[in-house]
This record gives sequence, structure tokens and C-alpha cells, in this order.
Amino acid sequence: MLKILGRVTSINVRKVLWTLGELGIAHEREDWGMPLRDPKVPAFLALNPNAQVPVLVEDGFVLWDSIAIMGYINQAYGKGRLLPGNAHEQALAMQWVHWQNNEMGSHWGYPLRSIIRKEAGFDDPDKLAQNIASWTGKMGIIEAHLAKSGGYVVGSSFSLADIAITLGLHRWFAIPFDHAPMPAAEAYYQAMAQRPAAKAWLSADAP
Ligand SMILES: N[C@@H](CCC(=O)N[C@@H](CS)C(=O)NCC(=O)O)C(=O)O
Repeated sequence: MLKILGRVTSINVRKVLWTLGELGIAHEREDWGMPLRDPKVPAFLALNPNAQVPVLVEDGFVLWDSIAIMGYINQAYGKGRLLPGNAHEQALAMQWVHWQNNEMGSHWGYPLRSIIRKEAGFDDPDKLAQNIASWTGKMGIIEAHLAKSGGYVVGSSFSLADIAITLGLHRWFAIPFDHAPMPAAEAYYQAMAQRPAAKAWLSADAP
């Protein structure tokens, strides 16, 4: 049985779980990651020396990194159905999956830890404002893209890019602060939220 190690409050774990749900693949999940279960223990480090979730375990096969896991599940269990289209469309979808992780995702950490998790050391209003400003800048990129791309991030079909981008947008809409308007992103987010496999992963409890 396919097993995913990781807590559902992690956006990277939710990318994997939504991918599994979209393809209807049976799996088990074990809570790992702080504050639920410390991954810095030998048994977990033997699976992922980075001490991070998610990790996929399938008999003797172990895979870490959410994007690698999404790609593996799509290929091994989904016949590639979540990367549809020609080579250009597939590459563009992966471009946006990486963009969500590397660009969008490098600005939401401070607001999340300050506003939602209220972690010690994340209470500087100037730093919060700076991070919201830089995150808003990245949001402007996806807003402009979605305003002209049609119903999906790439082409005319749902792909892994829609999973990654919708979860990134969820984080934006679910964290309360004075948001700059993003009408195209909001309309797209609302449409994606209607997908049956999306619902569990777009909860207000897990921004
Ligand atoms: N590049 C990695 C990043 C994974 C990552 O940053 N995971 C975070 C949660 S989103 C984590 O494991 N943090 C430590 C913890 O939860 O204990 C991936 O995409 O899987």
C-alpha cells in the first residue's frame, strides 16, 4: 500500500494528497512534521535526510520532494493524465509547479508564521509588511497570467500546475490581512475549489 508521511497542515503534503485524490488512488497517511511528530529522528532521517515532509513510501521505494512525488504518482498511477497536452504544455505546467514552490512560496512564510501560527520571533510589523509586499508582487504575476489563460493554468485541461497554484492561492486568501485585489485569481480559485478532490485540501483551518 502506498504511504504518505506528512501532516496535512503542510502545503507540500497537500499537493501530494490532492494529486492522489484527483486520480482516486488508495493510500495511507501517517502524521509526521512539527509540531505533531518530529522528523529529526533516525527512523525518519533514514527516509529523508532533510527532515521534511512529504515522503512517499511504497514497499522498498522511498521518494521525497513534493514535486518529484506528484510527478511519480502521475506517471506510475495516472498514466500521465495530470500532465496533459504536448511537450510544450507539459513543460509549462511544470514551470508553474516550480514557480509556486520557488517564487510564490518564498514570500508567504513570514505572514503564515506571524498571523496564523503566531510563532515567537515573527512579530515585527515592518518585516510582515515587507513580506506581504513581496508576496503581493508574486501574486501580481499569477493574477496577470490567469486573467488571460482561460480556466486552467495551462491549456484547456486540469494539470499538476492547477493543484500547486490553487493551493498557493488558498494560502493567500485564507490568511487574513489587507489583500490587494486579485479578481482573476479569485475567480479561478473559486472554480478550482468546486472540484471534488480539492475540497478537503482547501480548508480555512489549513491555510
Ligand atoms: N522542497 C520540499 C520542501 C518540503 C518542506 O519544506 N516541508 C516542510 C513542511 S511544508 C517541512 O517538512 N517542515 C518541517 C516539519 O514540518 O517538521 C518539498 O517540496 O517537498
